[in-house]
Amino acid sequence: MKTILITGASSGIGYATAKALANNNRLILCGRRNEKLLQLKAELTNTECYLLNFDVVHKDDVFKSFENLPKEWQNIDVLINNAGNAHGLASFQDADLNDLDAMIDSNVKGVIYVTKACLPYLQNSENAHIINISSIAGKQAYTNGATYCASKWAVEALTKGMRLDFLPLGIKVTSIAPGVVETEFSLVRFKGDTQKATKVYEGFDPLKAEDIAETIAFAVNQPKHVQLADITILPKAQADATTILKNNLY
Ligand code: 8X3
Repeated sequence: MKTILITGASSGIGYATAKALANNNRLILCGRRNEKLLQLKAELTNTECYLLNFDVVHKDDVFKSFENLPKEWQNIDVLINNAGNAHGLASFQDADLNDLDAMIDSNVKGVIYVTKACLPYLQNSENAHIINISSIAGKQAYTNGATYCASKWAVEALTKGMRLDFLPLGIKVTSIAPGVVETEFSLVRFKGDTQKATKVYEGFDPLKAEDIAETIAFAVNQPKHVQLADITILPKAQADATTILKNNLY
């Protein structure tokens, strides 16, 4: 039984990951929406859960949340840095600077704040493991996604750098880079425009949050001496960040 902390647990991949890891583990569920966290906790009847309500972009809230962890939750085995978002899909010249700030704040600074704050509690574990949720966008830049891609590129660099720095600390570090996953992701990217969001997932079978959750669980459940470094996971119909075969029967 491991104690596993998940950021962005109130929806999408984080939510599905909590469900996939429940029953055999103790979970620290972190998110911005407390009512969603409470709902998730209520669903995980056989699992000991502790809730932390913070937004990863607020440095002081992140550190205060960890400092206030009750004693019985202070030994964390696995940190899953899942929280992150895309805001807008526009050329660099047309993009709203607030959107670009928001992506760097959540996707890059959020990972830095949470990892820094969590590190003292991870270091006591023989199973210490950090899983960073990256993206195919961290491996390939695409039109209208420069800053989102840059933010996920940073997650890739942080993952590799952490793996080097944490080597003497015995902390495993894994990057999981999904392609198109059907979640609230596109609804947030397109600021609530359901039509645009739905279109992203039309004409093929996108990944589901549960697919990524299964992959995360696979990484978590490796033997102690096995460190999965880098997993890219795509729908069958996707060949790279921008090549998706739609409306094709096979
Ligand atoms: C999100 C996947 O395809 O929009 O990380 O880059 S994609």
